[in-house]
Amino acid sequence: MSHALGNHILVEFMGCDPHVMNDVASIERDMVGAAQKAGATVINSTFHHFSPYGVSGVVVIQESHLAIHTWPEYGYAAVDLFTCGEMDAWISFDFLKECFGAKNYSALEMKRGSVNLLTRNDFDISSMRQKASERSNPEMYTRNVWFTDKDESQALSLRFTGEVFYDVQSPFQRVRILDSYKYGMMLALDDMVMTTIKDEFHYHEMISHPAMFTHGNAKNILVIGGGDGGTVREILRHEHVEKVTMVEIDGEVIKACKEFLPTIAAAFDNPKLDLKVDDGIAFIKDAAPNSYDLIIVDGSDPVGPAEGLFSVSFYTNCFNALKEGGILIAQGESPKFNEKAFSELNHTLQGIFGENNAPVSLFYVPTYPTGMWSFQYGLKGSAHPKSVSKVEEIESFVATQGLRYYNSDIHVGSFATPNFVKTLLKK
Ligand code: SPD
Repeated sequence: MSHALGNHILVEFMGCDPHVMNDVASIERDMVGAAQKAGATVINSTFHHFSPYGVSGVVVIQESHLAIHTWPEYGYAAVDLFTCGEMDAWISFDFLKECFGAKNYSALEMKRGSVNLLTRNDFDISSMRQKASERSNPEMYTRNVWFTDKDESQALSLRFTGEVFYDVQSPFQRVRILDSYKYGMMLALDDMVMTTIKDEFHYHEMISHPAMFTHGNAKNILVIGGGDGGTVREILRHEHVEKVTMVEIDGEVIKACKEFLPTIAAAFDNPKLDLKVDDGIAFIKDAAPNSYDLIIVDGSDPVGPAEGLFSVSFYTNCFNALKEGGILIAQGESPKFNEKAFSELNHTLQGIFGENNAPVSLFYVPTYPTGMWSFQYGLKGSAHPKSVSKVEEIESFVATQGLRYYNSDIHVGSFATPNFVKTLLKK
């Protein structure tokens, strides 16, 4: 029979579904499934999603390995099925062909380690084999699957369990709930991290409380976006709030977060909340002038449905809908990850609210690329967040509410800007 140590099938899968070829979680599941289907013992799997497209990964099996590299834009996967012993790698081949929906394929089978060409050392490996099999735990292989939020030259990766709890393509975006090892359950929109259970408080406390304390008596508040619910949860901690209108374009985000991120989506039943699943851009265009004390724009990044949340006309409409003395707070992107969006937004706000009425607050979000993020303000009045000195009031609120990020020092400190940020903000 075969006088070789291993068998290697080099496979070309063509005409595959491009979405499948770009989905790190489903490729990992399929590759592990292909190994198991052929009776292999899986030791671990490591899979990465690359920029802008493509997945690479390896499943290490006791019988060698299965590896893959995909090019979704060509509907193509290069797959290596390398096996030793009795395992029939053609079973894995058939399984993957089905999973990837490959319309065409080719395969080249090679024997590896021809024993005619090798000289066997005089060395007894049977005792080592025995020890290795005692250590092996076939049910508990290690999965190494990464979610990557990136642009063309920078990224932030979070390792997740490989389980995808929610995965729906809404009319606006792909809504996913994954379980990351370090930060727990997380919401991803398209390929961007929006929030995670373990660091969401950085963002949600900072989008809410500095503005609430700067204003001092905000009663009528509009939140545009914010479908996970974290922002309205924080705003509604303030007793003087009478009404919060929240306009989120994507009902799938609300649904996913209610089910899987309940500690964030904790205030959707509050009677002060008027929740609308609607287009915030159209909503603000039609809003009555001088209506709101605070307008909070808790949108995602300026691609897809949130692109219009970075436009001059949108912020002009926000300005008009604010009462005198009102405050606008917008998700302001990162001065290290997307400098252009960051500075353009500030220039827009300076143009509408005035040069000295568009301060920027910086804070840290470990799960966003570069970790440094911003909220940008538009002040339609004289109250400036930098000069708020309500130390006792803030500290008592922080203590009674059990806040974990915001306090009176952070309030002032977050408006201090490094010199490179000052340069970005200059018009
Ligand atoms: N890159 C992430 C930008 C932040 C988007 N908003 C997050 C929503 C949290 N409520």
